[in-house]
Amino acid sequence: MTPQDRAKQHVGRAAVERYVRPGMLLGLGSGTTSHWFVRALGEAVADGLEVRGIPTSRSTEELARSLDVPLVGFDEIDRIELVVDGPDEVDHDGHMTKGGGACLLWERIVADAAERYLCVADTTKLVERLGAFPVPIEVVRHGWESTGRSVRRLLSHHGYPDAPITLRTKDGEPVVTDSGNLILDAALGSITDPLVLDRELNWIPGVVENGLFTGIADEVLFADPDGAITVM
Ligand code: ABF
Repeated sequence: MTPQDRAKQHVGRAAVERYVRPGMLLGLGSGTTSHWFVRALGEAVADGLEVRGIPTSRSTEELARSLDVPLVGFDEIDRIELVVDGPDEVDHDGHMTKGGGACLLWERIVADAAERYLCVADTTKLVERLGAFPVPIEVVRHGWESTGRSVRRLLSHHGYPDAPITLRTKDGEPVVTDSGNLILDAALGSITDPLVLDRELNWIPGVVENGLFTGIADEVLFADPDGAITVM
């Protein structure tokens, strides 16, 4: 297990110990850090903890089911008491870049239903400014090339004229999200105002969601490989 993996396991366990209470309805994030949280939650459920979860991706749903974590659908719930999810990057204001796992749309929908949002991360995810991690932009298939050109125009307007914008592929094929959409990754390098971009990217016809999750996290829980926990 790498030091980063150890840190992710520590923060997942700390999130269960410090934030999860019996009877809670939880939003279950995607990605490796969130999956360590779900594993720790599964251990608590096996010890008798009664909670319900709503997943943010098919992979999280499969993991939760394998651990007998009771799951619910949006038709059965109103508000989600606590969402626990991990970022690709998080800055000192708690603004996040998400979507490296191509789950950003369902993650944002679950985040929107949250009463409280806990970001869980290993300490390497904390950055001074978002942008080193390319911003994922989920787009519908129809006319995605044209949508990409509109993204290029918007980014040029905001001072990123040469930012590479690439269609995400895997093994030579376009990555398709759980909702059947495509992902464009915009490598901006350093983002001066993520809140403006977060808002304006989604105005572009064809853009379904973007990976700048600004103003969403209520708290950020960090762990280092030795298990030292900090809260931001
Ligand atoms: C998913 O997992 C994505 O939104 C995010 O990109 C990623 C987090 O990275 P990690 O796998 O390191 O937890 O939540």
